[in-house]
Amino acid sequence: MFTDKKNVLQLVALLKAHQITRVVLCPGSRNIPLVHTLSTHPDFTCYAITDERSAGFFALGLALNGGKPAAICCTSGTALLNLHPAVAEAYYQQVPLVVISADRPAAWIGQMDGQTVPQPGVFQTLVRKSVNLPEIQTEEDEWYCNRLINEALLETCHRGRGPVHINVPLSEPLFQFTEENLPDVRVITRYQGLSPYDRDYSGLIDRLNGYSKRMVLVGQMNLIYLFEKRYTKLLYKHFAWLTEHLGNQTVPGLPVRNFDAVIASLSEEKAEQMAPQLLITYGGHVISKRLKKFLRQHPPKEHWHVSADGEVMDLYGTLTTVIEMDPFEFLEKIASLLDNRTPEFPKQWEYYSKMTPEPDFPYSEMKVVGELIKQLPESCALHLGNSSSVRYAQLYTLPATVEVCCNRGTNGIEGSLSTAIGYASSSDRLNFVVLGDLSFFYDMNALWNSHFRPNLRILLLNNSGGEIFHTLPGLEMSGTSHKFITAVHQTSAQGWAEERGFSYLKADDEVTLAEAMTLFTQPEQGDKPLLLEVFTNKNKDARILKEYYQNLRKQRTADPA
Ligand SMILES: Cc1ncc(C[n+]2csc(CCOP(=O)(O)OP(=O)(O)O)c2C)c(N)n1
Repeated sequence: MFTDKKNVLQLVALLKAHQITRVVLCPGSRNIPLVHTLSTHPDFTCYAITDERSAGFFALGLALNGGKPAAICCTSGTALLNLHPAVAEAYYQQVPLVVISADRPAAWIGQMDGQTVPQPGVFQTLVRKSVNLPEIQTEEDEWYCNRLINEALLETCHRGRGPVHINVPLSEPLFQFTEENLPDVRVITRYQGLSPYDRDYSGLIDRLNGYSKRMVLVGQMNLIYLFEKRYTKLLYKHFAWLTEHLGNQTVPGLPVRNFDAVIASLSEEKAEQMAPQLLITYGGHVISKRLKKFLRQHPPKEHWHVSADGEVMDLYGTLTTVIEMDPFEFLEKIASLLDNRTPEFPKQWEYYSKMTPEPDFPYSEMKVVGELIKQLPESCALHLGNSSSVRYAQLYTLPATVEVCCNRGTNGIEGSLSTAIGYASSSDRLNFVVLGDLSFFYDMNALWNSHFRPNLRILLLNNSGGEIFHTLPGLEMSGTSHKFITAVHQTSAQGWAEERGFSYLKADDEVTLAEAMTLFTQPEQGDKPLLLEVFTNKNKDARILKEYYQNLRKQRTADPA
């Protein structure tokens, strides 16, 4: 029987799955759940050694002989510190060594309890990866624990080799051996390119062809990639291709861009049918919260993430495979390996995308963004602020010639304007910036420098505070804290804009908006940059948006397809 500690069970099951089965065990009490489980499982070969200084080097020798990673497990406190020389040697000799330390729960560190030192990250730069496992209480803890262990074990042999440290906090009682079996655990596999010299990838291609519901989801990418026609032809029909405006031109064919609205319209039953069995992702951040929820509630059987850096990115909680490769090379590689079937799944997504028309809002921020997008000159750059601006833009179709930028890496509101001005300062095209009032006033000294030119047009959506928080269910319960949450204010940009040499335009209803937007989007660059400040009512905007999503669902329910 094995320990009942779930983090230990995950660890032992993953060591086995990653074929790390030679383990040096050092004596102690805190590591009893680990020692007992490893030594009673028939798949592990265990070596008992008392002095950790020698045990570490013994494990190093095991790993050197044969090249496969070996592990060493010790108890808490100075026991771990005694492994330091062996870890240093493993690091500089590039030997894959897994150091597993038992630890007390964090609450007891530094409280004069026996054998405690701050263990997480203790080896600092001498390990390739250091993780501190949670004690598992919830499903999310279990997923997190599993991911950390996978990440650490994968790192022993990734772009070279070397040691990793896994710290395992364990609460008492330590002698509870009630589990008969190791759990079925999610194993993350990494392919370093698709090359027969690295590892056989035929199984991957067989599985790729085995699924009929395949989706490629592309996150933020600041570039244009022109697929050769033959690749587009080979690839397009096999997948439902989803991307947002931030994906720019990085997808073959015509991707589904309004998927957020499509998902909002689906019944639970339909959503189940529209979920992929295989999800392939590349690119950076995805904005749609609805999509994240949809993929977490309807998990694919496999999720492959393709990226040049080969990092583990488990946004949807079901990552199974990391393919360390340029995504376009990957697509061109698999194009000729896909079988000849034409699955229905992509057509369904296309159908629902077409059935979800662009919204036609009454006067509101959403309307303002829609009007801008409709009247944008053919070729320009569109810089979207975080919060509502980037989300509202997603409601509309954007010409492929418009380049979209957004500080989505960290989703901060502080530097959107400065970034856009930096970009525009060396751009020949018109640069449109759309952002909310908090984002604008936060970063208003972006206009203090003198590097902006007449090719800059700022659309300021001024709703006197943080609009996005009005879409949160429950804001009405915040009472007096409301004004702090949404940072209510009454400030206009007019004085500052004019002082900095902008032509200032203003709109506060449908008529003034139409007039101002025509001037704002004229293709000729005048002699001054423009700032259009639009005033709306945030409570009303939030209601209009809510009704829009409710109507989408109603329309779809009425539609028998
Ligand atoms: C630097 C920073 N501070 C705080 C936040 C939290 N935050 C997210 S959205 C938001 C409100 C933004 O308001 P605004 O720019 O007016 O846009 P709106 O919500 O009205 O679309 C805030 C404060 C953040 N993202 N970045």
